[in-house]
Amino acid sequence: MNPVAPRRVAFYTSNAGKFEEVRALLRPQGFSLRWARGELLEPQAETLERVVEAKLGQVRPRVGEMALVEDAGLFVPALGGFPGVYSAYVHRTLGTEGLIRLVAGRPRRAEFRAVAGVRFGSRRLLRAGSVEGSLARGPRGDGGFGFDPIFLPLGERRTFAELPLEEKIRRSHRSRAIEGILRALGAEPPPKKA
Ligand code: ITT
Repeated sequence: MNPVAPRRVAFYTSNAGKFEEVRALLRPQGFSLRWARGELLEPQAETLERVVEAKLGQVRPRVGEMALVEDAGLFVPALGGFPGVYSAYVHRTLGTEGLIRLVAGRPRRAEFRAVAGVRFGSRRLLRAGSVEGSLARGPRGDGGFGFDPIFLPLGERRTFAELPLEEKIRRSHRSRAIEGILRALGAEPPPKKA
C-alpha cells in the first residue's frame, strides 16, 4: 500500500446504493468511508471521465482523508450509447420501462460503465470499469438501484436486481473501476469468489 494514500475516504455521492456498494468493497481492504452526501453540483459533460474530473475539482476532503468520486451510466449501442452520461436524468424521467420501450425492436446489448477517481494531496487517479450484458424485456427484482432491474449481465438469466447484492457488487462496473484504483494505490483487490 502506498504510504501516502490515506485509509480514511470521503465518498462524494448523492446515491445511497452506490455508497453501500463502495463501502462493501473498501471495508475489507481496511478503508473507512465517510458519506459526503449532496456536497457536489452534478457537472454536465459528455464523458464519464470529464464528469469525474469536474467532481474531483469540487471536493474538499478533511485533513487526512482521500476524496473519492464515481460516475456511471448505462450505454446502449443500438441507441448510440444513450442514456450514457444522462442515465440519472433518464432514470428519473423515463424510468426503466421507458428505456425498455425505446429499445423495442432493436438489438438489446447494453453495457454499464463506471469511472472512479480519487484525490489526495496533489495526486489524482482515475480508473474505468465496465460490464457487458443486455436489456431484459421488463423490470425484475428488488435489489440494487437504478437500472439494475433491467440489466442482464452476459451469460446470466437473472437481472442485477435479482442477484444477491454481494454478487452484483462483485460483477459490477463499479467494482472493476474501484479495483483499478486499489491496484494503482498498491492495495490488493478483494479476493474473487469462484
Ligand atoms: P452521484 O451523486 O454519485 O453522481 P448519481 O445517482 O447521480 O449519483 P451517476 O450519475 O453516476 O449517479 O449514475 C447515473 C445513473 O446511472 C444512476 O442514477 C442509475 O440510474 C444508473 N446507474 C449507475 N450505476 C448503476 C448501477 O450499478 N446499477 C444500476 N443503475 C446504475
